[in-house]
Amino acid sequence: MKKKIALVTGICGQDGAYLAELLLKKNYKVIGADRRSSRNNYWRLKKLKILDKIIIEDFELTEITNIFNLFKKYNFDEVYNLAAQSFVKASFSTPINTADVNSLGVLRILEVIRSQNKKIKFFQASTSEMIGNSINKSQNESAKFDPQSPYGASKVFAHQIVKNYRDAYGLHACSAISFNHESPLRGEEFVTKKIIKSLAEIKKKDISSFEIGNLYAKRDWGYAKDYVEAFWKMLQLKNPDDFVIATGKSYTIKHFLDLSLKKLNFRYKWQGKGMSMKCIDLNSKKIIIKINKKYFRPTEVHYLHGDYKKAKKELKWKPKTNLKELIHLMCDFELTNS
Ligand code: NAP
Ligand code: F7E
Repeated sequence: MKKKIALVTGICGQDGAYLAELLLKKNYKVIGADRRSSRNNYWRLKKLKILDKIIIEDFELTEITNIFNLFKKYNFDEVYNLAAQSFVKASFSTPINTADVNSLGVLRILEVIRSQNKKIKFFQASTSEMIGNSINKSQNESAKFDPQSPYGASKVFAHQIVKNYRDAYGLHACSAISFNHESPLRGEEFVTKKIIKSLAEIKKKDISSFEIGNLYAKRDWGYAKDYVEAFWKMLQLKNPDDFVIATGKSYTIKHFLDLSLKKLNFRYKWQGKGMSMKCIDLNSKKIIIKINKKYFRPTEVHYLHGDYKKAKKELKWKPKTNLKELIHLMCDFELTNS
C-alpha cells in the first residue's frame, strides 16, 4: 500500500519530535519542516533516533512562497502545524513577530491548501492560553476565550480562521486545544524543564541556586508523548472537529516544585512570603531557590483545568501519564542524559 505523506512543521520542537516518531511507527513518510538556523537544533530527533528517517525541508512560516513551493513539491495527505513562537513570556517582547508566525502563518498554510489541494487534512496546535482567564464552568471546547498574552491572542486568530476555512471551503481542518504538556524534550525556558534541570544541576554541584517567578498559577500538565497520539487520531476522523486535550487535573507551580524536590531527594524547607520566599537546602543550609520579579508576566493566566470528555468519547483518547510519573520521567532523563 502507498505510504501516506505527512508534513510536520515545528519538527525540531518538543511535539514535532514525538509526533514524527509516532508517524514513522505508523509507516508514514515524514517530511519535517524546519526554519534555517545557525544553531544545531536536531538534538530531540537525535535523542529519539529518528533524524535519519525524516526528510528535513527548509520552512519559514512568514514566507508564503516558501510554503507554496513545499506544497508543490510533495503531495501531502496530512499536515500538522506545530510550528509557532510558543513561549508566552517572549510574546510580550515580540508581539508582532508572534502574530505574524502564529496567526498569519496559519492563514498562509490554509490559503495554500485551499488553492492547491483541498483534500489535504490539516491539524492546528491551538492552546488553553486562548481560554486564559475567562470564567467557565468547565474548560471544554465551548469555553469562552480571554487570552492574557500576545501569544494567546495570536492563537485565537489561528483557531478561528481554521474553523472558518473548514466551514467556508469544506477543508478537513481541525484544532486541538491542548493544555500544557511537558516531557524530557521540553524547551529549557518552560517552567517544568527549568525546575528539573536546575535541581539536577544543584545535585551535581554545577550551580548553587536558581530563581523563579509566580509559584501560584495553576496548570493542567500532561505528557507530550500522550498528546501527539490525540493529534494523529483527530486527523483520522471522518468529520473534522476541535478537541480539548488535557488531563483534567490542575496544580500550582509550587506543587510541581515540591514533587520535584522530593523526587530528587532534597531535604528542604520554604521560608518567607511573597517576593521574599526562598527554599533552603537543609543539608548545605544554603538558599537554593529565590523569587525574582523578572520571571513574572505583565498579565498571567491563573488557572487552567481542562475537560477532555469529548476527546475521550469521540477519539477514544485519554492521558496515560500522571503528574508524578511525568516528573519521574523528566528527572531520570536529566540525571542520566546531561
Ligand atoms: P516548541 O518546542 O517551541 O516548538 C516549536 C517549533 O516551531 C520550533 O521547532 C521552532 O523552531 C518552530 N518555529 C518557530 N517559529 C517558526 C517560524 N517562523 N517558521 C518555522 N518554524 C518556526 O513548541 P512545542 O511545545 O513543541 O509546541 C508545539 C505547538 O503546540 C506550538 O504551536 C505551541 O504553540 C502549541 N502548544 C504547545 C503546548 C505545550 O504545552 N507544549 C500547549 C498548547 C499548544 P526553532 O527550533 O528554530 O525555534
Ligand atoms: O509557564 C509560571 C508562569 O512558561 C507556566 C506553552 O507551551 O503552555 C505553555 O505556556 C507557568 C506560568 O508555560 C517561571 O508564570 C513561574 O504561570 O512553563 P510556562 P505557559 O506559559 O503555561 C501553553 C498551554 C502553551 O500553549 C505555550 O506554548 O509557570 N512561572 N516561574 C514560570 N514560567 C517560566 N517559563 N519560567 C519561570 O521561571
